[in-house]
Amino acid sequence: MPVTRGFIGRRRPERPDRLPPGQYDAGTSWPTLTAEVTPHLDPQAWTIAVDGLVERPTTWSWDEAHALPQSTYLGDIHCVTTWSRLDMTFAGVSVDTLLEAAGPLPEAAYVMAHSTTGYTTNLPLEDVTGGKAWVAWEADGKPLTPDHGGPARLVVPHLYFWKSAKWVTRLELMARDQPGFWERNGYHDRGDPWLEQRYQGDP
Ligand SMILES: Nc1nc2c(c(=O)[nH]1)N[C@H]1C(S)=C(S)[C@@H](COP(=O)(O)O)O[C@H]1N2
Ligand SMILES: [Mo]
Repeated sequence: MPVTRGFIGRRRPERPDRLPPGQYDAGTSWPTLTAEVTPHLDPQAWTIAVDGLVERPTTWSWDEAHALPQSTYLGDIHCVTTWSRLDMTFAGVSVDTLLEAAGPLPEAAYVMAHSTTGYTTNLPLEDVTGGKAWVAWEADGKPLTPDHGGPARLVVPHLYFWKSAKWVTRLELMARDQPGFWERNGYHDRGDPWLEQRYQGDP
């Protein structure tokens, strides 16, 4: 039986445990939040690179990335502007798979995700390893639209969604933490929604 998102995506006061503090359930609506002009990228021209402090800097084309073992996230996402969406699916490749190929050097401890637009966001390496992060090209069974980061975006759902860089093309491994776009503009360096790490200075 096909899943009817209108039913399973509806407000669910019976599951308050699913919502981090200060968040509301946006139901089936998926707002777009973009600081830049939305780029319209040709998937055949898109590539994803893992470089910086790695043994083998590696770049995958669209077709090469799709030939890797595929991986799916089923769960919730949380935007710092207080909307959450429950029971989403994102399909693509696990960041673990990309990192295994590139071989992080022992001193690599942080990642900067780069988008084609110049958007960046920083993450501890441990927040993108162990099955917690994806480079995704599908959401809810459909190709990601340009508005939502298509052809491919980062998805790091256990952190606020600004960490999930849209139009991602590069994961740069670094020894030291450096602030990305929103982090330089006052957002928290890590952004755990369960700890309400919204802004610099939050716990
Ligand atoms: N390149 C880029 N990625 C981005 C953003 C952005 O402005 N530019 N916004 C972030 C924020 S704040 C959120 S909540 C999500 C929004 O993703 P959506 O527009 O698909 O809902 O993308 C994140 N990734
Ligand atoms: Mo956001």
